Amino acid sequence: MSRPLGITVSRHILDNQHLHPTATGDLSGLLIELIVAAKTINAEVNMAGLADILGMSGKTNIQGEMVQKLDDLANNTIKRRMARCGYICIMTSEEEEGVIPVVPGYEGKYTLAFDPLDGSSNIDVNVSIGTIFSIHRRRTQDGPGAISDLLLPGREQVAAGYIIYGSSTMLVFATGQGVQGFTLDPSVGEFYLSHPDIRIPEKSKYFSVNEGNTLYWEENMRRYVDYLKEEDKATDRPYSGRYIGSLVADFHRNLISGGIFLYPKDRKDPGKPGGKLRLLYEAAPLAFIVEEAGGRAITGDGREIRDVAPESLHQRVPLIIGSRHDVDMAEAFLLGRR
Ligand code: AHM
Ligand code: MG
Repeated sequence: MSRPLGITVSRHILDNQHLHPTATGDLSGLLIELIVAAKTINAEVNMAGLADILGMSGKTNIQGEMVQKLDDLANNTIKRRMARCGYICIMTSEEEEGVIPVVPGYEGKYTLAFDPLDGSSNIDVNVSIGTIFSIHRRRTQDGPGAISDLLLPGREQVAAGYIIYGSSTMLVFATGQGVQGFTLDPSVGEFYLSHPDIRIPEKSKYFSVNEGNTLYWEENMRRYVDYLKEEDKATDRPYSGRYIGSLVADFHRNLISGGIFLYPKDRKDPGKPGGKLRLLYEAAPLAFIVEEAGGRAITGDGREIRDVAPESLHQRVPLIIGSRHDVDMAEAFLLGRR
């Protein structure tokens, strides 16, 4: 039996590039290189559960070589491939404190911020994890990129996306023309268009939040979550709770089925008064995607995520993201209007 003829992600990217007469092909090239890195990470993630059986889980493997942690491995995979792809001039990663330069002579016109393996504390228990990326156009003219090329607000992103390593591996990204989802056929090693033009439901009945932090929330946040749990048929309450603790997985489920995810600011850790999640490679790219899909992403203190001006590479931000109606309602509570 022959396989159905699907649209590969490369075909899709190239077809869309032709819709832009001024496109140089650099963004297409960048995305295609990044997808190769993602497929490499996928192969490693799939092997992770076998690490014990193959004797590779300790500090050294059977050949006596040091074994890298999966998040280091994912970081290095992206870094090494993208450093000489020729389309970016500088990078930042959750795994590295400073900026990551590209190989001299390979500087391109974009910048890349990424979380190589988000939710990595879930690796050992076989829960979905993901890679998140955000792409901006550089501000400086040429030569090596500067940190200022990375510290740009989310609204200036030219593309953003994530790869979820789940029951199947999916790539979801947006370049300003809606959100497209692709599923990896592992037997062929290709991503095929499986979810064209994803739209997040306007209203949902699911909320995703770490309720273990209730004690540390502000009063308005507590009132909002209590509201979601009250019974009221007219507004479809109580909502159902869904929290995996893996941002990409929680976000992806809400994007497809509708829902609201909240990681508000709290008093749990005085070192993280502004929330837990990172602006440049967690909140901003997912905000870009959710808005392209018709949803909304806010901080809860009156700002849209896309407008938050980054001051440092690893800046944290409160994140409330998902179905538009639900985010509007959360905002009304958080600002004390309800
Ligand atoms: P990480 O970047 O160290 O993996 O942390 C980010 C993760 C997110 O995937 C997830 O949404 C959040 O941390 C869960 O945090 P908590 O365990 O506090 O609920
Ligand atoms: Mg992370």
